Amino acid sequence: MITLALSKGRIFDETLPLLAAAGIAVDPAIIESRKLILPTGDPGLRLIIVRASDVPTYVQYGAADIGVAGRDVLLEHGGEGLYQPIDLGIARCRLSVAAPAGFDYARAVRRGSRLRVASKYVGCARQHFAAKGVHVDLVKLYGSMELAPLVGLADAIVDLVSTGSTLRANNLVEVEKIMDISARLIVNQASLKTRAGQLEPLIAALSAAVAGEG
Ligand code: PRT
Ligand code: MG
Repeated sequence: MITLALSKGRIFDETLPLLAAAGIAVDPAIIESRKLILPTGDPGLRLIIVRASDVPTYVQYGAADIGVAGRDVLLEHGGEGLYQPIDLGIARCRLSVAAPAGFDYARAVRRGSRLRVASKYVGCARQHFAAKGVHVDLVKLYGSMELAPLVGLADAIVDLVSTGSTLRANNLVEVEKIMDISARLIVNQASLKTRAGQLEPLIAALSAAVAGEG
């Protein structure tokens, strides 16, 4: 039995069509069952539902053989013990710096001002600002980053942006893109050796599905 770790929401929703193209049916109604272990149409494959940021951990420890995780999550996790064979091109967004409409970010950077930046992605943020030579004090948050500049907790935030409507709703402006983000297939390196017979065809089928050949 192969175990595939997914998170609820966009990762689950956007992985289902790829599985379908690979010939693996999943009853979408099954997610409503609140069960955390879900069967698929393939008796050799089951799904487990975990928090998005926990997917790499399940796969790293071999509790899941494979998983789907955002590049953001993988960068923060570090990716140890994980083989990343395919960019699935799903759950696309970008990691960006955003600041209140009235804050001149470019000028603050030019002047070498010390910035207070709030983010859930402190690892990526630290690397980005260090590479630019910008001095920052990073404040780790777990959600609602958009609030931080509005109440004086931070000058700017580093967060995921897709349509931009969350930023607009909070009077924030995207001032710098750090990187494009999409979700990747991740594979436990030991499973890849011990279960190659099951995993290799699955990886190949998903790869073909991504390429539109599925
Ligand atoms: O929600 P939970 O705390 O359980 O975990 P999570 O937020 O990590 O999970 P989920 O399902 O929200 O996101 C899973 C993955 O989807 C992320 O790791 C990203 O790789 C990817 N993804 C793609 C996104 C978005 N687009 C996205 N827009 N993840 C989050 N957002 C959020 C963003 O943080 C911001 O709050 O949506 C808001 C911005 O959206 P727009 O459309 O208003 O710009
Ligand atoms: Mg979320």
